Amino acid sequence: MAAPDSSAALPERLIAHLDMDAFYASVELLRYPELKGLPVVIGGRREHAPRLREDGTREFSRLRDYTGRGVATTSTYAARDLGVFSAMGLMKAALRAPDAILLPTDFDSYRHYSRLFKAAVAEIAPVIEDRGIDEIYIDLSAVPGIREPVGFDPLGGVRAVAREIKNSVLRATNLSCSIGITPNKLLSKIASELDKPDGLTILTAADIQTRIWPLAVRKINGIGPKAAARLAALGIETVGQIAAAEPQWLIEQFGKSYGAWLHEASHGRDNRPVVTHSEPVSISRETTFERDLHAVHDRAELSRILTRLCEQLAGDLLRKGYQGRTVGIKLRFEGFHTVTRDLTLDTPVAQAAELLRAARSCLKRVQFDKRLRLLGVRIGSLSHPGDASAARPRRGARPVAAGEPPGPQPETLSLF
Ligand code: TTP
Ligand code: MG
Ligand code: MG
Repeated sequence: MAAPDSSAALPERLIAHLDMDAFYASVELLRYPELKGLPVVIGGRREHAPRLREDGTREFSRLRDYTGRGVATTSTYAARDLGVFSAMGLMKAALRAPDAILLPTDFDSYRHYSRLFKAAVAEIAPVIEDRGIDEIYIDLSAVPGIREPVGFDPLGGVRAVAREIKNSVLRATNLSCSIGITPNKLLSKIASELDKPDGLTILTAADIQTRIWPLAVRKINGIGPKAAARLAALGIETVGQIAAAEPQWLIEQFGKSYGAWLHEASHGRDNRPVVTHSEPVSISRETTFERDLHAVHDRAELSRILTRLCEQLAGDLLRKGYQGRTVGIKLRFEGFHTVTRDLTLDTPVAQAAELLRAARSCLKRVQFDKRLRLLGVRIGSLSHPGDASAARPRRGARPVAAGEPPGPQPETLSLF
């Protein structure tokens, strides 16, 4: 008997969300395989790196010995079983899992493995949207073979491509990932989490009622703690309860745009495309000095450095074809204390002189009581010259200042 031709039943779009499993922790375990299966928490300082004993074994730091205000970036699944999760204070985590191993964070390694896994996926499916260090969306709609059923399984081709991607990531990195494949990004993001770690979850529209509706509202990317609390106050805990609510009522409660979106999302509808290159949020230039500089005594040199940074930034803007409305500065003082200030202008700027003027205005809001070791200039709220919506002059608008503590500001010198 011939297999039924069920390719027509597949949705037009097949979108994957791929997320690495316990990413930072898994990268560390490649280095320290003896920790496999143990509760391990990532987030320590350099001093928490393991020490090599004379017999060649390693001595690891334990969470119970930690003091400080650091937080866990992530933890192994064994540590999660003990109640230790991302963003938890390490001292609080130590109460729950005193024997857990603590390791320092090593971003360079994580970035290295991030590049490796993305390159491995790109060889199989090149339409990729980068969503951060350990996750991507992949548009699989046109990957060869994906719509071919295998035996009686109409999703056989989808499953085969997904396995190939997972294998390719594993070969390139020795790390496992979880993949969700559905007709859109919203559902795939949820699906990739449903069977972690090493998961593969494929959902079609027919699965929404059984797999999505029972979930807590927070599982939808876009429903944050505040919206979830408001929904809970209205007696809504699950996605299905949102779906059952009248759209008009949701709009009354949450406003036109968010209320309508809640209704669409709860029914698993989302048309956003997979965006293969992302626009930068901001562009910056910064420099660390060879020696710490004094705001008054080294004023001439600081002024030269600031001018050069603004010229370089203006060059970057010109080359990349951007302008921006928010100009910010970053200062790092001896002792690593970092201060930022920014200023949002009514109209976008791109010239060095304009950047310099805005940066100097930000500098007036900084108190200089220590020597400086780093200076940076940043421009955000980017647009392309000629964009109609770039300038947003509001009536009576004043430049908006951000990044400073509330209350009266100490008077400072007009510096470099
Ligand atoms: P996630 O993908 O959210 O988590 P994870 O990969 O550690 O675990 P899971 O298997 O559940 O996906 O985040 C990816 C990495 O980003 C994570 O390994 C560490 C870092 N991170 C933080 O630094 N702080 C945070 O609050 C979170 C959530 C993640
Ligand atoms: Mg992850
Ligand atoms: Mg992630």
